Amino acid sequence: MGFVKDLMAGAATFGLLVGFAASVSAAEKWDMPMAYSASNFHSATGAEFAKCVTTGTGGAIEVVTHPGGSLFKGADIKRAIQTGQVAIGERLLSGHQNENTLFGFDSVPFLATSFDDSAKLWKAAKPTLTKILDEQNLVLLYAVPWPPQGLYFKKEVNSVADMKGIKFRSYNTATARLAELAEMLPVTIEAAEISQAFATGVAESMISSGSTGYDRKVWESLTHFYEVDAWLPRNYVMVNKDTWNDTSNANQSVIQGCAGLAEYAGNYRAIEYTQFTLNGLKAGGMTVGPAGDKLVADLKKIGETMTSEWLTKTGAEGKAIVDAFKAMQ
Ligand code: PCA
Repeated sequence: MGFVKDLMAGAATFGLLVGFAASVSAAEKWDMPMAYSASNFHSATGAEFAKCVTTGTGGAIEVVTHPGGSLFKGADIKRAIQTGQVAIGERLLSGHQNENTLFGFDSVPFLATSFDDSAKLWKAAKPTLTKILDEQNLVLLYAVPWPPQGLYFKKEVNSVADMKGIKFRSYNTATARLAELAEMLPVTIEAAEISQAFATGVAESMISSGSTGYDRKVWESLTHFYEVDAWLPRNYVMVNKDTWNDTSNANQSVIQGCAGLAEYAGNYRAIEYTQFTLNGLKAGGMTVGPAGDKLVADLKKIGETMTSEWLTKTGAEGKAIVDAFKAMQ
């Protein structure tokens, strides 16, 4: 009897071990490259999203974030996901506007200048973006805006004429075009590298959020931040489509639930971070405030040129996004 009991207990233990081993080998690790600093609210949102997926799938999918461009630089993240080098990642899609002008819908100057309008514009554009990404072997999960974009300089600037000849750091086609139209000299630099670029004089100004200036301590090199509220570009989290199709329906649902939560929480964090980071720039010694009337009027003219260029390039699809957005006003 004792022998049989031992045998059964042994079998049970064996079964447990086999079961355990099976579930361990089924667990997948999804590396998630992100381009911005670990302390940034996008990265914080990504880290919470990763935890949500890992917990929600009972550990079957472990998402591991790599902020600060440590695994792939911003410009390389989309391709890395498309080709399956990584399962998931976050990217500023307007950075790929040269590949498809529609990716720049969120960087059309003065179209959506508040968080509320940014949410509406996103609602208007999401079906188109989802389709474009699907054709590129990508599944769109969620998108979170950056705070409104303003101008950073090393001197007082009151008009576009004051910007002439300045070396201007750009992060996408729209920002490079803005530089050209203002007769500045655009140079493309990843957010992760701007502190060094400003310190060495490779760049001396940029358009960005208070958030990125704060994350990168730009007060060490720059002196002025002008609130312009030109647009609110977005970061997007995407999954490789083959990986997605190999994921069980139950786990897909968990991931989508976590993505919805991340989009909501990320948007909230962006709003909170806006004033916090503007205060941080001030505390660092910068002059922070609204752009003057002349500068705003000059920038609006440039904005009109950029808007009509964007609409010409995107044709009916671009117009449909803008019309859908305007219908929500
Ligand atoms: N920060 C990012 C994109 C927009 C923003 O606010 C950057 O400057 O690269």
